[in-house]
Amino acid sequence: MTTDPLTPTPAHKFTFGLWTVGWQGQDPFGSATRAALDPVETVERLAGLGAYGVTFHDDDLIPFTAGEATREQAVKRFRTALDTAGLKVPMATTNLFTHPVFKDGAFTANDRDVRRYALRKTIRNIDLAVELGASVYVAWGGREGAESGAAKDVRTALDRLKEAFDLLGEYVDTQGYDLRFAIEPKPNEPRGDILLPTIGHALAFIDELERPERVGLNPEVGHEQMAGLNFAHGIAQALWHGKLFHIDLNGQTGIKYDQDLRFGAGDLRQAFWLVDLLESADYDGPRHFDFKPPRTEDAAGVWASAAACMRNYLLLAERSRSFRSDPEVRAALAASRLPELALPTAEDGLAGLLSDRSAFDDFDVEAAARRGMAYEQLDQLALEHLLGAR
Ligand SMILES: [Mn+2]
Repeated sequence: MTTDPLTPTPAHKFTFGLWTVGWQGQDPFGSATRAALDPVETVERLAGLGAYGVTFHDDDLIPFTAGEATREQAVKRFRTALDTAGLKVPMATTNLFTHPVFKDGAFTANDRDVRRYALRKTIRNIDLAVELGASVYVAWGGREGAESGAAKDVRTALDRLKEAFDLLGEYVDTQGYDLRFAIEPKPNEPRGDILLPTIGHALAFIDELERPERVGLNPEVGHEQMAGLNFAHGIAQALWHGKLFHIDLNGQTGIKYDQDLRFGAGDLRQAFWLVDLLESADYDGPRHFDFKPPRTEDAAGVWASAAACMRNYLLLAERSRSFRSDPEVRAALAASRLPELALPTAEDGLAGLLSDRSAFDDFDVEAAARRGMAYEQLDQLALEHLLGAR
């Protein structure tokens, strides 16, 4: 057993979607650059690289139009490969976006027949997910949105979205499944505008559901960064609400199309603060990579990219430990008054606050305004640890 902190092991809980390494490189401007990957080979390769598990959309494993016999055969092969390799399936999800039937969405399609079909397709894959041991079911509503104003009555669409999650929750309750849902926000792409575009929108939506305790989030690095948001701040708030059920790690360079770079590529400083947060918070779920090896890569490049996702996470975790254990950093944190932020503002209560002359009447506003926060020194220490200079 290796003790090298930079070697991935199942204990690190690294997981990959079948569709990530399996992406063939087709984009809106070009056709596939790589051959299809057999899910059995993916399982073997990922286990060889030290991953903990693999995740899937129903259609990644079973062709959309497959009959019952083909379906059973595909599931059996996959299960055998998992057992042999010792890989887990902690999460599964539904493809409600590829087939043209979902061109106007699934749970919020204006066409009621499509909505009913989408729910049945999801329920069918929930059964398989639970059978394979999943405890989280991700819902990314990629096509739930619109390109034009009158095309979607957003308030009514949100009624339908709530109805879908209430029905799915009822199904899971009725079956006695130990399964929680994780909503994955995204601002746009493939729709012009997608419903529940950010972590904040999704958190507020969950509060309106019949079973809010069963529903949390699966935020993705690039999706929040496409909206110009600070991903680590979003994750911190999701944790604060007890709603970080799962996480999608990848890389993105700012506000542009969904790049799905390997983790660590893109905004490296945000990646550092994210790992620093995840490693110090009480999140013990999978570190799931939802990325796309660029279409420039051949098979060797695909596995190099997958291995690099895990290595970059472990490198950043090592840099975070180095940062947090540095005595100069501790001193800088104190100089920036981080311990003071942890104190209640009025442990003396409202009455105490109102009767405290030093809080207002005698407070030296000008003196307080002159106090520096020393954040630059603190941030430079972080940068030096990130760059390996300390
Ligand atoms: Mn994702």
